[in-house]
Amino acid sequence: MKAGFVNIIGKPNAGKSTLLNAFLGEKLSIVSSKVQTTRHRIRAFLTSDDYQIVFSDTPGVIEPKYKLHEKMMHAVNSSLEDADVCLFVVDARDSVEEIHNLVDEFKIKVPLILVMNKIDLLKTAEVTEKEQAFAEFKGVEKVVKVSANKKNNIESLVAAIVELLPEGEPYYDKDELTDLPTKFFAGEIIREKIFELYEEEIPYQTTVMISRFEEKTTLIKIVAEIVVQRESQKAILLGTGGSKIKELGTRSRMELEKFLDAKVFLELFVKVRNNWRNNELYLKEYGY
Ligand SMILES: Nc1nc2c(ncn2[C@@H]2O[C@H](COP(=O)(O)OP(=O)(O)OP(=O)(O)O)[C@@H](O)[C@H]2O)c(=O)[nH]1
Ligand SMILES: [Mg+2]
Repeated sequence: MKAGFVNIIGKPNAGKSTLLNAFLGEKLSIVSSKVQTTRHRIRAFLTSDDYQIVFSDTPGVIEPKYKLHEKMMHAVNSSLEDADVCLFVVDARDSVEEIHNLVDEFKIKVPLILVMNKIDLLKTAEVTEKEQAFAEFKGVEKVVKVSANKKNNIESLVAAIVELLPEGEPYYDKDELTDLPTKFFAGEIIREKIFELYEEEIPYQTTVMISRFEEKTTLIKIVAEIVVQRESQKAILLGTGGSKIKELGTRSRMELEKFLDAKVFLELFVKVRNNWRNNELYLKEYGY
């Protein structure tokens, strides 16, 4: 049996969370077309008769601008400390030079697989050329080309990972998918819909806290607080006559019902918490 910890890192929007979901064959980590969607380290397990991979999806690497960013980068760095293998995910369109500098900066001490994602967006000749350039990087064990959202070549990537894992007993029960509570994912799903529905800075000024999660006989009752930094942002979240938050509620409920496989009754409240992104106490309260 092979078992170990595999950490997924890279620039924002490279497709790290999409890749995690492709490995699991299940939508667990939230995905959006905007950068900095993931804010936590999200651990999930892929178990077969021959191996167990404990994946950590992490926030995209950025220069911290406020305390929330510092917490996000802490999630990246802590994930590197206990890794057996590291997956460095790049968007195939990224410049070779930029990626070279990033990989260098990280000084990763464990075997590193460079995952060239989104190859569906490039011509084959371009993909081959870049693949060769990436393969020459110091410290890169292997380059694997995938298309995470088309679930293309994921099996070969799993095989490449398993080859690098140590022998060992599984860390988690084979039926377990993650060690994070369902409530956490409920908050994430609402955050994902905020990334989908609102433009510009709004998703970044916002967090979601689940204040009630009650499993009743016929449905699950969820009460969520959407926290923003200023009164003006609350108005944008609500929309004219509350139209926008109604849409957010509908979309979130539908996705929650799919995820929980149950009927959901969802209530949303918007709260203003002045400058929460820079406030240690608020950050702690909101799970960062
Ligand atoms: N064309 C194409 N798009 C992809 C592929 N994989 C992911 N995407 C898209 O890329 C965007 C970013 O995906 P995410 O999985 O959220 O990226 P991430 O690296 O987790 O981003 P952060 O959490 O912000 O760091 C989404 O719009 C995905 O649908 C792919 O293989 N091909
Ligand atoms: Mg992500």
